[in-house]
Amino acid sequence: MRLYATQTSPYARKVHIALLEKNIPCDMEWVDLRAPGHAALEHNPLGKIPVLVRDDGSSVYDSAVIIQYLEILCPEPAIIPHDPEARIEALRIEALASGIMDTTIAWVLEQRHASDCQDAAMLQRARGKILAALAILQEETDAWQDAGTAPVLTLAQIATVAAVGYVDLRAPDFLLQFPDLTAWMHTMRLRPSVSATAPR
Ligand SMILES: N[C@@H](CCC(=O)N[C@@H](CS)C(=O)NCC(=O)O)C(=O)O
Repeated sequence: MRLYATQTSPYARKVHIALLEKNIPCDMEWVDLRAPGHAALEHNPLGKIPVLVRDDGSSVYDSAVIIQYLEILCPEPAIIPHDPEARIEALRIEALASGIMDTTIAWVLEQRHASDCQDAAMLQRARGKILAALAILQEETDAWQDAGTAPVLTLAQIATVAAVGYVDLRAPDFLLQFPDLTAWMHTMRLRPSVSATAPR
């Protein structure tokens, strides 16, 4: 299997951490998304990464679907709870974390416009949504103090690491009002799957 990814994509990081946690061998293919006709286009018509290309050449995307595929391919150790309530809860946190990624990327792209062309109201709205979602993740991490040394991370924890790591990369000031979440991330960075996938 081969995972098409970039070194900074939080969606790709989520999948990469899941692969490492589940100990699933997979080749990494680093893509330059700015290059015309880049390699991921052959496997995802939308040109988005992550894309997982299976040994038979078929593709799996997007990141949430790849995670489900990995859990089917290699059920143990499980990263998604079997209990229905816990499962929905994990998928909700994954969706929240993906929303933070989406909104942070939109915020970053808007910031790249010349300052007199930026949509200040959009930037404000995006910031508010990201902060509100981070507040919920911070509450969740209260119950995850031992995650750094747990036998395996859960999907909710993996998605949280990927989302918060991306905010830390692109908009670190947003984390200033979340000291507990920041402290939790520090403990998580000691975990090999987290340190090996840090954005660079
Ligand atoms: N919902 C998708 C989002 C993937 C996504 O937007 N990836 C970005 C990189 S962080 C991308 O490929 N952007 C290139 C493009 O949109 O052309 C997922 O979860 O995989």
